[in-house]
Amino acid sequence: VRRVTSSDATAPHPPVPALELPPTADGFTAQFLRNLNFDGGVTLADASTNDRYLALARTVRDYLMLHALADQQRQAGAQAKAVCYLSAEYLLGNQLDNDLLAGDLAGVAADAMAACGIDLDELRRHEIEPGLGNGGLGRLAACFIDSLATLGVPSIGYGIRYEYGIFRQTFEDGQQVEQPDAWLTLGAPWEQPRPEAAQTVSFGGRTETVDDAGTVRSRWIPEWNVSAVPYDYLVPGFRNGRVNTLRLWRAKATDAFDLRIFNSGDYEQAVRAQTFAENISKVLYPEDSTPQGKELRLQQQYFFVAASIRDFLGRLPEDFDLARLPERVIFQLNDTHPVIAVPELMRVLVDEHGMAWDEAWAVTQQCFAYTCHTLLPEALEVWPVELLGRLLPRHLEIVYRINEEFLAAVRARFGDDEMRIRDMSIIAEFPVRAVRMAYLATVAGSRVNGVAELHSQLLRDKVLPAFAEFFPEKFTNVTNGVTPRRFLRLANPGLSTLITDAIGDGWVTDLERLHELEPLAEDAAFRAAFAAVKAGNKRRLNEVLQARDGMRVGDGHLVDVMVKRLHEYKRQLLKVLHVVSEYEGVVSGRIALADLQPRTVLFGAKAAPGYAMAKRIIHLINAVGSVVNTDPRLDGRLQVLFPPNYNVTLAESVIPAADLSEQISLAGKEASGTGNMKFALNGALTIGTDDGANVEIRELVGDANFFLFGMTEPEVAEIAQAGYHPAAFYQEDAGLRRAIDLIASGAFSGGDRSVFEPVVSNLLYEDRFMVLADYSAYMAAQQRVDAAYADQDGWTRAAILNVARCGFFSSDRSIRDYIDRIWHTPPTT
Ligand code: B1N
Repeated sequence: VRRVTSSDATAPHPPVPALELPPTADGFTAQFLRNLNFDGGVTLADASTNDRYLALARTVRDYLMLHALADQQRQAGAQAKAVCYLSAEYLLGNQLDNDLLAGDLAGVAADAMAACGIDLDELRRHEIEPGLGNGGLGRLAACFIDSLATLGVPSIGYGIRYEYGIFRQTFEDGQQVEQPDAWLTLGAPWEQPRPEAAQTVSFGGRTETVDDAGTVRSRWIPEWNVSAVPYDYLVPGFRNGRVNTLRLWRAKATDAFDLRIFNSGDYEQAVRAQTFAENISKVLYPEDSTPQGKELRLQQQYFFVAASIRDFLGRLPEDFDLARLPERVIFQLNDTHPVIAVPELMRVLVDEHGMAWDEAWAVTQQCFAYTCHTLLPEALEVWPVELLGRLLPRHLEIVYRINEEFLAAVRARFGDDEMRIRDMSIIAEFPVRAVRMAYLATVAGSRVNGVAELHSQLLRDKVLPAFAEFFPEKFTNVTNGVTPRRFLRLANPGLSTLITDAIGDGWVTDLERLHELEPLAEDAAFRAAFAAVKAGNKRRLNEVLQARDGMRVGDGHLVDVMVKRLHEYKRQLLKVLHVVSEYEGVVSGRIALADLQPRTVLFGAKAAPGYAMAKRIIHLINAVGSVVNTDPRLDGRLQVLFPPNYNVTLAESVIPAADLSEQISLAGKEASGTGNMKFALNGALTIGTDDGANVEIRELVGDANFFLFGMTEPEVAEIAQAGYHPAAFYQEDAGLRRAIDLIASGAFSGGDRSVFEPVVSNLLYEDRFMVLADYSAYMAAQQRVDAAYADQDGWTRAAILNVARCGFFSSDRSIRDYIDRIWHTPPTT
C-alpha cells in the first residue's frame, strides 16, 4: 500500500492521508463520509439517497483526480501533439459504473457502501445520465474519448454543457410528448467548474479596415460578449492511470456586459441581457440528421469552438511560434457543427497575431480534419450569408476570401468551367446565399473521412465528387467503433465473465482477442453456457422493464429489437409492416398460431419534436402494439413493446438481451450505425441491408451468421433513376396489400381511418425510402430468421461467432486508425 505523503517525491500534491493508492475500503469509506459531511452537510444517519449518491460520486471522482493530478505532472512541459476533439454532442451515459470500472474501484466501493449500510444498487438507479447528445454521433464522441484515454493519447474533448440535454420522452395515448431533461437539478457531482479559466466570446457588430503600416487589414468590432465558463469532466482510461479531460462550456453573462446596461440605469434590461447570454448553452437541439438553420444553433457552435481554440492556445508557452501550431494540435471536426472554427482560427492568427494570410491558411489547413457523418442532402448544414454576416461579420469576410482563393485554384486547374465553379463554391446561391459548411470543412481540412467503408466511398462518389477529384489525397475512411468497456464489460457482465474465463481478460483493451472464442462455437458446454447468459440477460431486462414501464418480454420469445432515432430512412415502418403482416396472418387464419415463432418486438426511438411524420410513426407503433398485445387470438405469442425514453442506460439492458438486431435502413442512407456493432458484439444476429457498417459486419461474421436482405445502393439508384412507383408494389404483393389495408381500415385507431391516413398515403404515393420495394425481401428474410431460431443450438453457434468476429468494431481500433490516417500523433503508451 502506497500512502501519498509530502515526503514522497512523486506526490503530485500535499498529503491527503486518507486517500491511498491502491484504494482500500477503509480509505474509501473515510473519504465518502468526509464528502457526505463536509460537501453534503449531512450525517450518514440523516443522508437521503441523493446525499449518498452525491458523496459516492464525489469520492470516486476524488480517486480519479489523484490520477489526473499525477497525469498532469507527467505531462507538464510535454511537447506532444494533442488531439482536440470538437463536438457539439457527447452522449455520455451514466458515469458511476464507468468510473468505478476504469479506476478499478468497484470492489472497494461495494465494501465501503456495505460498511455504511448503503445499497449500492439503489445509488446506481438514482443516477441521471447526462444526455448531451441526440444519438449515434454524440455516443460516438463519448466512445472516442474513452478510447483516447485508454490508449493514452494526449487529447481534450471540447463541447457544450447544455443545461437541458435530449428531452425526456413520454407517451400520451401512444403519442410522443417531450419533457425537459433537467439533469442538473439534483447536483452535478462529476463536473468541476473552472471559473478562473473562463473565456470571452464575442458576437455581432461590424468590421472596419485599418491601414497597418501600408497593409490594409480588416478588424472586427463586435457588439456583444458572453463569458464561456469551463466545466471539466474526468475521462479515465481503463486501469492505466490516465485521465483525460472533457471540457464543456457554459454561457454566462459577462460582468462588462451587465455593467454597461446596469450603469445606464435599466436594471430590467440588464437582467434580460443576462438571460439572453445564458440561453446559448441552455438546450441541446433535439434534431438528429436534419438540423434546422436556427440562429441560436449557430451561436452555440461559435460559442464553443471560439472558447476551445482560445483555451487550447492558452496552454502553449507564451513565446510559442504559431507557425508551428500543426506540430502541437489537430482539431478534429465532428461533422459540420464545429466548422466555424476554421474562420475563427484564421481570424485569431491573422487579426490577433498579425500572421500573413497565406501563412495562416497553411497553418489552418494542417490543424483541421473533418469527419462527415451523413449522406442525406438535407443534413448538410448551410448557414445563410445574411445570418452569418449579422452574427459573425469578420468570419463571413474570411470565408469569402477562402472561397475566392479556392475557386481561383479550381479555375487554374480546370479553366472557366462555370458549372464546376458553381458546384464547388463554398457559397451556395440558391435558394438563398449560404455557406456550405461541409465544403468549407473539406477545403480547409487536411483530411476528410467517412465513418464506414461504404459511406466513405459514397462520400467520394456522390456527396463530394468534385472535391474528391480536386483533393484525392484528402479522402479517407475510418470505420466507427464502440467502447468494449461500456458496451460489453459493463453492460454484459455475464458474457464478460464467460469470455474472461475462456480467454483471459485482455480483450477489454484488445478486442481482436475475441477471435480466440471461435473454436468454442463448436464446444457444446460453451454453447450451453452462452445460451444461459442470454437467458439471464433477458431476465435482467425484464426486471428493468417491469420496474420502469410495467412491461416484460415473453418467456421463450425471440427478442427482436429496433432501437435508434426515429427517421423515415431507418425504416421503422418496414418493421411495423412485418408485425402487422404476422398479426393479420394469424387473425385471418392464414398462419396457424402454433406455427408462429413467439416473438417480442422491442422498439426504442425518439422523434425530433418538429418531425411530424416521425411522430405519426411512433403513434402507429404504439397503436399496433396495443391491439396486437391484447388480442386473445394471438395468445401473447406476438408482443410489441415500446418503452419510452430510450437512452444509453436502457440500451445497456436491452442490447445484451437481444436475439435479433434490426438494421434495415435503405441502402445508401445510414452512414455507419453503431448500434449495429453493439448488438453483434453482444451476440445478437443481424437482419440488415447492405448499408453503412452492416456491410463490414457481414463480411466479418460471414453470410451464414447474418440475415441480409434488400436492394443494394446501386439498385436503389437505378430504380430511383427509372422512376419509383410504390403503388405498383402494393398492387402486386397480396401480403403487403393486406397489411397496408389493415392499417388504412382503422383497425389500429378505433376505426378512425384518418389517424394513419398520412402514413398510408405517404407509403403508397411517395415512399422516399422505398419501404414497399424492400417489403417482400424483408418478409422472406424474417422467415429465414424463424427457421434459424427453431434450431436453438445452431442459433447460439452463430451468435458466438458474431461475438468472436466483431473485435474489429472496438473504438480503440477506430482511434488507432485516426492516428495512422489523419492525426499522426505520437505513438500511444
Ligand atoms: O452519426 C453516427 C452514424 O453511425 C450514423 O449512421 C449517423 O446517422 C449519425 C445533425 C447528426 N449523422 N449525422 C448526425 C446528429 C445531430 C445533428 O444535429 C446530424 N448523426 C449522424 C456516428 O457516425
